[in-house]
Amino acid sequence: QAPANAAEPEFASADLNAWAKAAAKSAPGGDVQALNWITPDGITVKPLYTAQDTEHLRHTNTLPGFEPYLRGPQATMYAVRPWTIRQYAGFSTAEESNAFYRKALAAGGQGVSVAFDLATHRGYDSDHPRVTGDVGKAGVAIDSVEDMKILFDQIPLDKVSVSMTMNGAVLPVLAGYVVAAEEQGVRQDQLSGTIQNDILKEFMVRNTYIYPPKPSMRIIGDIIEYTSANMPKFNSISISGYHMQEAGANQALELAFTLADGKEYVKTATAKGMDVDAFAGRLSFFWAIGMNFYLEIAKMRAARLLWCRIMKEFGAKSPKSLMLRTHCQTSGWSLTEQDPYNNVVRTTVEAMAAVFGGTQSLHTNSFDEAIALPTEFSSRIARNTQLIIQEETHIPSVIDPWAGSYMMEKLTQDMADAAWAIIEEVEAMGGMTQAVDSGWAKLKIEAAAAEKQARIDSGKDVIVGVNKYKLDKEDPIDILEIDNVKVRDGQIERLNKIKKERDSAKVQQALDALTAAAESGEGNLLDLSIQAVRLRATGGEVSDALEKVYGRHRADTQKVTGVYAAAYDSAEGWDKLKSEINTMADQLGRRPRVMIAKLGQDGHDRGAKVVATAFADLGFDVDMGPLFQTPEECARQAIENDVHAVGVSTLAAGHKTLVPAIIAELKKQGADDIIVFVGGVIPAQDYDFLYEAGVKGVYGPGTPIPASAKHVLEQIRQATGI
Ligand code: 2CP
Repeated sequence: QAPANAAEPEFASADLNAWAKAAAKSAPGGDVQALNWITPDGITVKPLYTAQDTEHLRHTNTLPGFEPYLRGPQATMYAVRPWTIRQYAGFSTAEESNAFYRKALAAGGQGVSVAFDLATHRGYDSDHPRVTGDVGKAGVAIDSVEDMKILFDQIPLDKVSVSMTMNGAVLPVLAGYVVAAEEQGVRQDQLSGTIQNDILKEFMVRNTYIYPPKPSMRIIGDIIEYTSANMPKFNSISISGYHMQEAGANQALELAFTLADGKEYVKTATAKGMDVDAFAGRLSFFWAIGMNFYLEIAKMRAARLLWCRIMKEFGAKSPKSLMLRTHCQTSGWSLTEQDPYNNVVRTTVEAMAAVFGGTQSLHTNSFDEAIALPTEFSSRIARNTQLIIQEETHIPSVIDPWAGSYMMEKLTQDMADAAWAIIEEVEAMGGMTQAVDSGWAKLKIEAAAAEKQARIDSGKDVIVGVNKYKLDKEDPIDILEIDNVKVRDGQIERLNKIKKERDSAKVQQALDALTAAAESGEGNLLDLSIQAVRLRATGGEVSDALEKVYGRHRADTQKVTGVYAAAYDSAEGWDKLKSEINTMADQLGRRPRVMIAKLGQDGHDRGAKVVATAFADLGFDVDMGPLFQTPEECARQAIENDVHAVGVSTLAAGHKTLVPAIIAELKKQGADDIIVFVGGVIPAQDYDFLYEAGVKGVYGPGTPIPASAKHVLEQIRQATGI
């Protein structure tokens, strides 16, 4: 006990009742309870926390580097080694991406993180007709090991750790990386990095799956088995909550579903007969960090607490198995198209939460990512945000600096409890595979997304520059454009060359071996993929060899109802709009009918689902098109369902190819009376292009749904002449 400072006067000890009386004087309606904030997770955040809140907590006297690792996986954390600055990037071609990585590493980046294009994700080579609009758009196009070798040219893979965000086509991509390293002279046991390889969340939210859930889980089991035997420094999976939060999940849902996914992967690997401590030390995690500052820090601390609890249940003993290590990315969803430099501030606040939460690795978003791929300038600011926190602020000098805060310790426990309750609910259903299979988990996230959107559209949740403090006029900012046709032509040329030069009979044998292993359940699919890729089998061919047995997964398109309306409730204009729609229904003799469509390989369907729900709540008849439609398929469905309008939701930069294509298809199939509108991530520079192509409405991020609904209604009125 330190002696009291004699110079300091005596203070009266805390009297909570006295505080409540004093606080009531300025609280709204004299009610201190009114100052409580109930979070979307259902957690009550109070205006004041005291020693009483932490009295009974069991975790407050623990230390970093020791069980339950709540205070961090390392004893010294950033005081010895700060988190890895790992910026996710990939630009059109392997050459351009390689140049970007090398420049970034030279300028302070500390690891590589590869973003692949959607064609690669979904197991299609660049010459496949389904991916014309997607090649090289939202990341780098990789068709074969020759592309991989260019991607990592002059990047020493024995020294630089590489993260690859790949889930669907995880076998050919991981195989390509291994073979590229091999041809660089780097052995498998020298490779350090991470492959995302988290398929369960793909079925829930991210949608870049290829095969159905069961064979997809076998692939994961095989990868864990292979990497733990041959690549001991490589993290076999990045169990990701990120995309759940991006899709609308609150923090407790994100935390619970992700840990429940983790349990499922552990079960899959142990079912193969592996000892839990042989692989669990290389399971890693990935969180989104949004604007909910305190809760994000609490979430990360709670995650470590709960994972340690879960791994003990599995009988894990090794400290590496018990500690949760994680990557974080600031929330892309929290970025706004409006007044975009505000995003630098948002990202800084989020980055600080990730760091206070004890992340091992971090991506900070560029401020223009709500609009397009980042430019060199915006990427620099994003990276420097981390460098400034690491090197100017002295934040890294103190380990888990929020520990001991009454508020943070209590919120950590509250978050852990909220997530644990959901994990138990999932367990009662039979585990996450069941919760995903039945569609329950996806609907939970979609309901949270619709609720959130309604809170924003009705002004209950503030977003500066979007629903409050709006600018009269927005200045366009410089954006990066990708010439997708040029990228595709280049890829096709390289593919043709490889196919000409390789020993095709041997390639076919290797592919047949993969198909046979898929059929029999014997053998290791990663091992066989590496053999095929060595012989120059392409990504598409490896994927096809398995698709022959497994087939391609098709998601059903359930949607939630009533949630948007319930959260929007009293806001102005809702009832008026509903009655306008009813009037139109009377005039048309049926409800105005809208099809919400997703074209190409863009699987981001949060916006599409929220719009579909809200439009249905307003009284439209709504058809939800399946993911991954071609313009031709979309036009056919729109005509068969006799819709008045097709709304294309586009978030992966394919709009300039795919939107004119759907308009042309409707015309070709004799239905140019069906109007087309577009929503999603569309740079201001492209609006005129789309209007000239015949689009009747373009709704960027931040457009309140009732406003777009009103506009669509008006356009239908004009088109039908009523
Ligand atoms: C670290 N080390 C230390 C200390 N700190 N040793 C002693 N004292 C310390 N204070 C050691 C670690 O134990 C480790 O060695 C090594 O240093 C590297 O540290 P790390 O903490 O493991 O960092 P890392 O190598 O960067 O790995 C971090 C992760 C990894 C999280 C474990 O899985 C990762 O990098 N994930 C990134 C995922 C990612 O980038 N995803 C992109 C998503 P040992 O290994 O020997 O123990 S993009 C998402 C987009 C949105 C999408 O999905 O679409």
